[in-house]
Amino acid sequence: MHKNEAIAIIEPLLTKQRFEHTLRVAETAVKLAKLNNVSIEKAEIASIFHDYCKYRSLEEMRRIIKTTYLPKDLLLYHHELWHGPVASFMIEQEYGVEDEAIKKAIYYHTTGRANMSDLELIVFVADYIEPGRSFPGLDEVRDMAQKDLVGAAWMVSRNTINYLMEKKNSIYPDTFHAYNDLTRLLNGGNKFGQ
Ligand code: DGI
Ligand code: FE
Ligand code: FE
Repeated sequence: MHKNEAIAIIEPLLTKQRFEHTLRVAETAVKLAKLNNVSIEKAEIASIFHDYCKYRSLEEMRRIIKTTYLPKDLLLYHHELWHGPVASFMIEQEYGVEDEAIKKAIYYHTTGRANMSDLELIVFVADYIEPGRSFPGLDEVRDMAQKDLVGAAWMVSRNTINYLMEKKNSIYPDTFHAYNDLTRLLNGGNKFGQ
């Protein structure tokens, strides 16, 4: 699919703000793709669709999770976590997007997971650092993203967990798996427990 086709699909489904966020995520992801020798086309399509299901009704997302291969434990966690997995399923269903790398980058954009591909790391980081965001500590993550994608993803994962714990929110296991795996990578491989 060409990026203009993807943009035309998502525009009517998103608010103006969310649409503009999406375009900024795509621009940011393309920059990160160039820096890390990742396919620009895949980074664009994954980014354009990453929040494709952000405004589906909770009933519809719940039904899709219950009746497809998506893991049922998502239903035990906050509904904010549902739109990525649901979008990954729906773009194949509705538009025939079968590329597993793209589907995974969309699927895991909110939580991350262990063993993320570079494309997954790019969408995960781009969603967090796009120029419209303003979180505490964001400049540090933006600087790191210019130098080290894994280091930047580690910061996103750490910041998200800190933020969720401060708010007394529950944390989905993949969010912890991402943090642990990225920590291991930053410590030079497989030093468990560090
Ligand atoms: O869709 P966006 O707003 O662009 O961003 P997103 O999909 O990364 O995140 C949506 C929200 O999900 C964000 O406020 C952080 C939150 N989140 C991330 N991981 C977890 C989580 N919320 C809960 N409850 N548990 C998690 O593990
Ligand atoms: Fe999202
Ligand atoms: Fe987003």
